[in-house]
Amino acid sequence: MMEFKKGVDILSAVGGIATIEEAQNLLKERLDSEHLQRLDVIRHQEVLLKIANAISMCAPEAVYIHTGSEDDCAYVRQMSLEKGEEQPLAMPGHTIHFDLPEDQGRMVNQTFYIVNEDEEVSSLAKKEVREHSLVYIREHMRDIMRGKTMFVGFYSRGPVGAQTSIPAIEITSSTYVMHSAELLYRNCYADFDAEVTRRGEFFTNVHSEGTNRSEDVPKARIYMDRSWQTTFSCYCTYAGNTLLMKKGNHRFASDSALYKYNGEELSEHMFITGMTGPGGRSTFFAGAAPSGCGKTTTAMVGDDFIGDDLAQMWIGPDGTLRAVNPEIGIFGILEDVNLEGDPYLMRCLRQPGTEVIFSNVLVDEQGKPRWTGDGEPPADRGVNFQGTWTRDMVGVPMSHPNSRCTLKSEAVGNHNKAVNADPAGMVIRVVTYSGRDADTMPPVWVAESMDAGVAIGASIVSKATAAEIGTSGVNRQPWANAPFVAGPLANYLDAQFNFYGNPKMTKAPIMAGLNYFLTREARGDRGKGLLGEKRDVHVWLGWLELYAHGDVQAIATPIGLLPKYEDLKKLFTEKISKDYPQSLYDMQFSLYIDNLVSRIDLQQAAWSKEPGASSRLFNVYAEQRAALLVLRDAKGSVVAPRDL
Ligand code: SPV
Ligand code: MN
Repeated sequence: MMEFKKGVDILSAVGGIATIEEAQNLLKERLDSEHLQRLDVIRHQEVLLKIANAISMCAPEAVYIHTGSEDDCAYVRQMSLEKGEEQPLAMPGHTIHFDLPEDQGRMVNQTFYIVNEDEEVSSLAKKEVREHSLVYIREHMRDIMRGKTMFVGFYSRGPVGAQTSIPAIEITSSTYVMHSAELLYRNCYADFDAEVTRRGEFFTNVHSEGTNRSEDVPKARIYMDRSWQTTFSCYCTYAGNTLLMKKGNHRFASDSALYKYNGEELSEHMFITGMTGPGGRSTFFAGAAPSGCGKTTTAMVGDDFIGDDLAQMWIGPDGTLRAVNPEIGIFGILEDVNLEGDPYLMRCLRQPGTEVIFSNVLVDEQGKPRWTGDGEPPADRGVNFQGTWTRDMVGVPMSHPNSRCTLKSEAVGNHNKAVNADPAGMVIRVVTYSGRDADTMPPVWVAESMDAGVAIGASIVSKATAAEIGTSGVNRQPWANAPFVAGPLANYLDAQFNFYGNPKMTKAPIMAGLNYFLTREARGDRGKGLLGEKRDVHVWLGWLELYAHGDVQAIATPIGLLPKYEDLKKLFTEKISKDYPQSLYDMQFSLYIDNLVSRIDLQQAAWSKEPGASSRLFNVYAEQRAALLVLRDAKGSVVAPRDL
């Protein structure tokens, strides 16, 4: 079992600062008077010790305390251009940042949880014993900022004062990372101390790009010291590896939910968005999806877009499920973002007025960023993360498939800034889980019980990449959160049952599955490709909104509740003016019992390998499986909703 504050605190072991007096002396020595004065706002001793140890370890030439003021933000933007970490694009406020070709995504094989002896981690994560990490960090991060300026920023992962908001320090020598931090997180310099006291914990992140050369990327490491809630990252720049306030701290938040607030809080890899229903009511959704499965697009379909990546949840005093978004910005995938599917986002990316950092796209000769699927005539030539690119380079894509844009959410037309700032959080009425499933689950279904809802989350599957639509073979992606769950999955499963089954949650949300990736082939239809289109999401979410309020009825089936054809047909007309033939409904919503049974068998077998996994999950699988077999005996292996 994971324990906090256990084992050697690596940051202080390498930094060598043990007492607050030593810390204060070091700060006086290394900070100029201006920045020392800025740091005067921070009095919390543990916080000062972390900063002093980071300075002692990394040995920067100067230390810059970022207060979040407009002047400080402008300074960082300017420095980033001067250092060349970013370059200006033609549109004012737009810049391009390139990561090394070897550093274009999260480096799964160089990412480790630092563990104490005998500490178990998730079967899907990598761990390293504390002593080894200590040696590595001492060898590779000591003096790593020689000649560089260290930036220190103070943030809140959520609105200040919200129950599940957790303060975090970002320490980095990269102006790109600092610039990104300011776009994505709430600088809470003035409130930081009080927030640490309120929450009783804070996260620390220490990063340096080091030499920033391809030949040094093998030395890159992303370490999460869970016991001391501190991350270390070196020799890389990709934000998923370096801006560890995002996924590094999501991992810690998930530990906190599991091991400090089990049954009371959850930390999820979920978007948050609000749908407007009849009479103008707002209904908030939180939804999980693995990277690259349409999470940002789904989030932006809402009338009140809140966030596209993370949700910090708790049970409100009124028995509702509450959530806040730890972020205020988007680090979104660009591939296939175009005017048709993502009109709000495209306005930010193609019209003046928004501060945007593009990463790893093609920059054409006019200084315009271009990416695969942007919906515009192909570029002839330009520069991308690999250098010069021309259209005749067959098989070499114009932009990296993980090219991203970083911007504040408030720039997006349908963002609701006031709601995102409210420490009371949003009342979540609908929780969704989606993956990338070619042949088994329908586009939308609702769990008949909270346990069945937990089972939907536990059973998410996806394909590795967008290019693999229609192929068989699935990856398990429990809650789309497995890459960020440090502890054994059985613990996480328990935490889910404890949370959604908590008697305090008297106004529970509905829990639903979503699947946009059913193929024509899988349903015996002529032609290739998907049965649905991107814009159908409006209908699936719209139906869930109505169902959550009891405004439509559903059809009970062994896998859960399905929408009725008439209700969907009406919504297709109202929401997206699209015809919705009965034949399409039948293909999308018929139960393909053999597929469903083998999917349950796959999940059941995989979860059986997780020691101590709750019987509540296996009960759900067993019940559904038995009911499916009875149905198959009675009606055959493909059963249309009207025959249920
Ligand atoms: C994801 O991959 O889920 C992201 C981007 O949101 S990263 O910061 O790399 O995790
Ligand atoms: Mn994500």
